[in-house]
Amino acid sequence: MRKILIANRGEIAVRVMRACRDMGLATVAVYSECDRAARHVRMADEAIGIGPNPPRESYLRIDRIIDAARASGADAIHPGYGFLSENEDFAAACREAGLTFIGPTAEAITLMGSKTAARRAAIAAGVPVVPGTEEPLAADVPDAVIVERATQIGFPVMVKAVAGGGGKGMRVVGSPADLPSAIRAARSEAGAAFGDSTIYLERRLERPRHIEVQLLADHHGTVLACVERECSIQRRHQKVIEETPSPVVSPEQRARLTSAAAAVAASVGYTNAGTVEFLFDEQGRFYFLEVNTRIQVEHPVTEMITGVDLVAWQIRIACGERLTLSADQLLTPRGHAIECRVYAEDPDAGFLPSPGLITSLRIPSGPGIRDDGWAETGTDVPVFYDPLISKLIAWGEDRPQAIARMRRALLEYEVRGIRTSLPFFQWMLRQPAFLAGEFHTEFLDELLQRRGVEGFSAIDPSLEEVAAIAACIADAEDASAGRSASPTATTDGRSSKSEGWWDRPALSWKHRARVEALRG
Ligand code: MV4
Repeated sequence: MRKILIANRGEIAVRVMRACRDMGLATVAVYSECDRAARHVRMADEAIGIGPNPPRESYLRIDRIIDAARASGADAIHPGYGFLSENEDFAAACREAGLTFIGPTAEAITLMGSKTAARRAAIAAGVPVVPGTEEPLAADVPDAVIVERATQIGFPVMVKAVAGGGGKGMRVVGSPADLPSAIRAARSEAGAAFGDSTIYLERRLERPRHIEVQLLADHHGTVLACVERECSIQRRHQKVIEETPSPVVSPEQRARLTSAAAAVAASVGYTNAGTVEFLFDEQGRFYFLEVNTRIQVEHPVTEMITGVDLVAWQIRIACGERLTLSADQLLTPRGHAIECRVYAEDPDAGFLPSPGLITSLRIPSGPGIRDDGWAETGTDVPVFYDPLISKLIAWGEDRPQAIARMRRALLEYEVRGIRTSLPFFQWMLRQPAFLAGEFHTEFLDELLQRRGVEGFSAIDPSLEEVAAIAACIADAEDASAGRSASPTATTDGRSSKSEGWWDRPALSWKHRARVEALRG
């Protein structure tokens, strides 16, 4: 393998290209019209346009991406996450074109794409699943039969789409009377979203935690599991904070959980990277939920505590290499890592997307900090795609140190021109329940509801202008008094900093940074 086409954009395209460069592999970017000058395009060795901005006309066009791979002489395609990453037709089209798809086989994607087939695989592997139907409920199954099945399972039940995942086509039903209408609604939603209206039932767990296990599996029968990730901090089925290890999983539970995850993968001959999702009930029992057949957004927290480059291993596995990592290295957490997904959205406007021009950007760094991003000063965040601008990851020797470093990094992070979820994270990382590790999948939605309409931003952005004007007046006063008004080097090369405006005690360092950016 010498050249890889990355069928994606944004931070994950950048992340995959970094692994390629580390490995001495050439890279090919693909791009839509608005992305023609994006970071991932300039980072790649070559770049090929694949169409207009709507994903259906570019990043979801299997034909154009395969053509681009052929034209560039790429040997392999990395799909990233989202877009075509879990599309079995894409994996099959790569294979037919003689290209290596860096991911599981088309057959494994198809199998795990059916939530009922995945449940059956888990049951066959001896892994606990939430009580429910093993077979899909086809459109011709009468309501009375479904009500009987639901009563056996026990209310409340969840109606889920067989082709679903990520919360789409899901309904909670509290009593038999509400079941027929919920099934109709779920079927039509699933049919519209996935082109498949079959549904199944599961008993609904109350306030579960969402905990998942990252796997790597090679083509020689080795399946390795990593320390679990805790992903319960979600807003409307979108993860916002992930961490590893989970604050509630004991070493004994970890051993059982990771063995269960590996057993599911081994039983279906799974290859490459994948994630097995579990629900944890309030008694600490775990249940298989589903398998994600891609590299996930939150993979960096696992990399931070294992020291393993998961994307590099995806590539090595796709090349036929054996997994030579030690099981122990992957299962022993080295410290603690937390990730905040920084979105171009306005937390003070119900997390509405906030696309547009980034006029200035300062990315934090320092001990224990990693930022996986793609935006720069001058980047126009498009409206067409997921508004994720970066993933801020903090590593610490323990959870409190990881949190302290994350809070420090959040303070250093400065994005101007658009709104971001940064103020939300500054608030979230001070919530007592978060600090105590006491949360579940419904925690954030409940917390936000209780909180009402107060703003997250400690400083009203409209005051930045006032601060800049104040700084300019101060400059003018300095100038008329014969003091140096801006940082100028003295003739001996030292900075005359002590005389500058920035030493005014009235301005906090946080405000000085803002003023500095505005004057810039
Ligand atoms: C559940 C559940 C409770 N009981 N299944 C939501 C997304 C989809 N992948 C599965 N989901 C859930 N399935 C049973 N039987 C609660 C959820 C759920 C959830 C799961 C993971 C992460 C966040 C969630 C938020 C709300 C509900």
